[in-house]
Amino acid sequence: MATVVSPTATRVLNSSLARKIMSAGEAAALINSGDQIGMSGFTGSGYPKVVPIELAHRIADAHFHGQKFQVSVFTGASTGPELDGALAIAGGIHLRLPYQSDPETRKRINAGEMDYMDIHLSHVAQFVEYGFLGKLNVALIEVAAVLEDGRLVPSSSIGNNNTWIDQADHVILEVNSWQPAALEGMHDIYYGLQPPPNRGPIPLLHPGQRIGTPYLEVPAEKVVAIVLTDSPDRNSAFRPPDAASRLIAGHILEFLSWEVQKGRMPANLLPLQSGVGNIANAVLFGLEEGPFQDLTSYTEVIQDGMIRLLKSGKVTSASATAFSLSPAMLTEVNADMASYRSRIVLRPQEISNHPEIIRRLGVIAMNGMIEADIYGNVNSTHVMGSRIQNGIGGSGDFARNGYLSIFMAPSTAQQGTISTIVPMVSHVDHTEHDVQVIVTEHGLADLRGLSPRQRAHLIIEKCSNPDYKPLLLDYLNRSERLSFGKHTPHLLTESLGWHNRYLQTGRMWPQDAATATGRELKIVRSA
Ligand code: 0RQ
Repeated sequence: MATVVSPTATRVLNSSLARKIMSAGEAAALINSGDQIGMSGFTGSGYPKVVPIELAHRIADAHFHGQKFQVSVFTGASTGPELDGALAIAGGIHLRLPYQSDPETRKRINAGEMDYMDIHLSHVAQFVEYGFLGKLNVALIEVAAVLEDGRLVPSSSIGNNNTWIDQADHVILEVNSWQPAALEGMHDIYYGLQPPPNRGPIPLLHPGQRIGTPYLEVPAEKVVAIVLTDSPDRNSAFRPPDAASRLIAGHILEFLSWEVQKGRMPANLLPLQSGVGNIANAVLFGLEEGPFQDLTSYTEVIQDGMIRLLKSGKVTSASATAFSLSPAMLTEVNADMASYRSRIVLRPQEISNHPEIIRRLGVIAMNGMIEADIYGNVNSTHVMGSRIQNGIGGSGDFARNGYLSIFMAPSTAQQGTISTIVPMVSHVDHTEHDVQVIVTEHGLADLRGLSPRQRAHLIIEKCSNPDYKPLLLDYLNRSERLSFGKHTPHLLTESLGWHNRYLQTGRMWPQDAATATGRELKIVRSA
């Protein structure tokens, strides 16, 4: 396809829309307190960068004069400091959904100052379409260009942009000339999804297939403002893979080789999904050194590790809804975007995370976790059961519907003071029914076909840290003897109290584990 947008020409080619160009401040003035705003942005990519800052100034000013001014912010996923950070600091967000990772936002949610709704990413668009979340007043969307015929070239993420544009009363566009013109043609927007009962099959049979159009469509009369910007996407660098994440990657590669040997998947595996975070990125690095060729990926985010796999030719095509690259990798990819256009497809998150496609393609889902319990329930979101970290994101979409669902984490967090394998998770995101494999640096537990008690012994044996293993084994052994029911044995006061020890003491040094075992035994025996 010929590239229509030149990197140097103005990015607003439609003359009647060009008449709506205004400053970020003027555009922000079109937003009212109480509005629900659907914004672009997914994992630090493609989010609006100048209007949210002006909106934050307006809000701060209103608060200074004693007036209430708050808006609800819906996005694709996490954004950047100019959006989440600025609005959170101004106290301007009433309700945030569906996924965030901004420290200022997190702080306010956990202080109870901001409402946050954590929703499966595949559900968000339809929740708005069905009217479950109320009226969407404004769509605030970053695009790379506006074509002569008024169609929009998306930028570095799609997220829910097509839905926000369809559902909102008014549309504000940020046209960002920092985004490479060569992005044009990389996207695939599917407009064929009808609401039930008229929903037909989505005709997508391969990760690299295109079933829609490269452009977003917007009725011209809905556009109330266009703001020009050249602000970069901002993402933090990944930690280089450490010893623990290399070991985790090694266990997963060995397991996948075994699955191939057993004839359970082809030699080039099945499409890979890899979650956010340092460990997930490290596993992708591991695949680069692994034996597999001609891989494909059906995932949400293209991280550094995926780019390396595409560069080396190990991955032949990757489908996602956004980039999520470190600053160094972003510079490299932006300079060479055209070379990725035939191998990367960016789709609406309703399609990248759609259960129908994930199940049909047989995706291998690999996601990070905060903790897992001995029966295989996984907490991806809450530290100590009550403090949100980021959100469930797409992990539930992929874990429930994938061919294989793998969760991974180092066996301890916070310098070894907390075990990530616990008797009972303090919050459940993925139940024992959705979790097939758990991996830490110590080993991999394949839970398929096992009863709860078999799972518990295997998870402790393979995955727990040696400093915590005696404590966990002791708990399991006593539970097996003393539990009310013996199907999923638990000593409830004790399992629920496990996290309390950290909360009360602030930490649980591994060297305390042995004495704690003794203490616990005494407590239970005297009870
Ligand atoms: O805290 O930042 O203070 O050091 O949590 O943990 O080890 O850096 O791990 O970057 O791989 O993220 C689950 C959060 C893991 C991520 C999670 C503390 C730890 C550290 C971060 P510090 P790490 P990662 C599709 C998939 C849900 C969404 C998802 C995530 C911080 O993977 O958000 O999967 N997943 N989406 O110290 C106390 C524990 C802890 C703990 C970790 N047990 N107790 N603190 N931490 N475990 C993509 C999208 O949906 C967009």
